[in-house]
Amino acid sequence: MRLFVAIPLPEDIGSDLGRISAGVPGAKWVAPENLHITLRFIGEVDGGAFQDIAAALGGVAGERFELRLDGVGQFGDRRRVRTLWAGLAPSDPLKRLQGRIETALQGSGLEPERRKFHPHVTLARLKNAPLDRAARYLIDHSAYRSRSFSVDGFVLFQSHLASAGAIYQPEVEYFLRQSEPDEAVL
Ligand code: 2AM
Repeated sequence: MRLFVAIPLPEDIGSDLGRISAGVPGAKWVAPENLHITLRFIGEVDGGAFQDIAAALGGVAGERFELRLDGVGQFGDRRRVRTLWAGLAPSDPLKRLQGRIETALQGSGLEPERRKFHPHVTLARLKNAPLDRAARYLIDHSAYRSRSFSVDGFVLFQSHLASAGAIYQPEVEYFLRQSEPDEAVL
């Protein structure tokens, strides 16, 4: 099984992003319902490891928090843009959640993730896209901001690689605690 842990996006934000998922030749756009923030890519594991991973993630506790998508960006180099993505407004609760998930997964026996966490929502993967068109996309959508939305939990997904693109199947959903209301000031 090929696994990853992610926060899916609310439907309305997926639809908004779907409307700006166009205009770059050679771009393979992610379908709105598949848009997500990856917290940890796990990769191929067997059924036994899946059980350990699912159980370890069940021990991750934390409070719900608010997030907002902010701007667009790219992964690539000077010659090639590989990925177009929507960015996230800086969020300490998101970093803390990612850290707790990483710790839990290492506790279940996975090797540590060596790559730095760059939270993003991949919008498109590019093949031979003209650089100027990718650059134009980034300029045209630089002002993109989503509404603020509540992260109520996270999901362990299985990814099936198909010729028409990856299919993401939610395997286990995990919920965060409702945050404590601020104490009334009398
Ligand atoms: P991406 O969106 O930046 O491509 C499922 O494949 C998710 O896991 C994707 O969101 C993908 O990130 C992420 N991921 C991270 N590392 C990966 C890897 N080595 N191979 C495939 N997906 C990876």
